[in-house]
Amino acid sequence: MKSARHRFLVTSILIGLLLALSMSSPADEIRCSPELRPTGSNMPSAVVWSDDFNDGDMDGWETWEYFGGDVNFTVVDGIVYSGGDGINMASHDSNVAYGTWSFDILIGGYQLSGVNFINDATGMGYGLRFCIESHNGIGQSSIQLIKDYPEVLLAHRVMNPSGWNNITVTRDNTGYFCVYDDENLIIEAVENSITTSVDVLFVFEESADCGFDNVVVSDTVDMDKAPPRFLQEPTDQTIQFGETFYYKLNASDYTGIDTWAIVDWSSGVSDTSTFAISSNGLITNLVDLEIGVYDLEVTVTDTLDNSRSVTFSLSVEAAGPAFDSTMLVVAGGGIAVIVIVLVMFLKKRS
Ligand SMILES: [Ca+2]
Ligand SMILES: [Ca+2]
Ligand SMILES: [Ca+2]
Repeated sequence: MKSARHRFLVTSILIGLLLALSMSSPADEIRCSPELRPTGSNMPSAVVWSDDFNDGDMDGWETWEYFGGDVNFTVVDGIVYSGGDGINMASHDSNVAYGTWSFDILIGGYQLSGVNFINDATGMGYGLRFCIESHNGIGQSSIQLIKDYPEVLLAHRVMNPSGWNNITVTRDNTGYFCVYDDENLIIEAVENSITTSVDVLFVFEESADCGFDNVVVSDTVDMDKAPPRFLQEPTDQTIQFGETFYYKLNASDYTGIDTWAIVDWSSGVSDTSTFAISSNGLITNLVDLEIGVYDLEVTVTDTLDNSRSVTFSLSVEAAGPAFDSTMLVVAGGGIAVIVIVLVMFLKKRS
């Protein structure tokens, strides 16, 4: 793949001229197009490049076969099909490293198909793998988000990707990835070590009956069906009897956090009278707490009504251990030695 990439890079200057002429304008007939987000407070969607192949060609794409054989792509009825038994590769200039990538991909063969939607100039990037078989230690069909190269599994969803998949990937400027299949959130991950891109690369291995269409790349996050994510996962807490409880939770969301809520389930029913949570995630107790364990559930909701809940416990323990007189004797002895040494030192100086 490396040599193929180099070949691509060498010719990219010439291709760049062609690209400027042949790049499609934003498609006006995007099948299964993502519902454009965000709403008011965010930047409008900004399509950087797209191709729906409805003109019947792959102008703007560099195609090759991994082992140097004949590449086998055909455009039929505005859809790119991959054929033969080689590894067909197709790349397109793309400088987007944060934003939205959407495309339709047909997984019809076996083995492995993939899209590296971010590739930097050194060949490092991020991609999706559509796995009919075991891959990266996942012994079932799956869609995998990977870092490449070498390939590292970041997150995955066990599912059968056979047939057409409408995929949307978003990455915000914190490196937070969301992957949607038919607009359902299937994968989340945070990885922010690779920050630039030079191209997008489709790879179809032993690839009969695979294909792709409707590639749209924008430099804005155009879909947010993900709930807020906790920046630190809430953990079980302990306080002493008589103490006030303060616990600050931190969450992030692309379109913004709307509400926080907390419920105490200790009695087996929903109780909202014992604890409160502020609009920025600070939990406090509303009443004096008894010794025991409180089972708490916090729900954080974004401005688009996507919410995530987490449960943890608060243990209220009896105040510290009873006074131990032997400790005082030991401590007193220590202090006496320090005083004697200090007196001797001062005497010596005077
Ligand atoms: Ca075209
Ligand atoms: Ca098409
Ligand atoms: Ca959200």
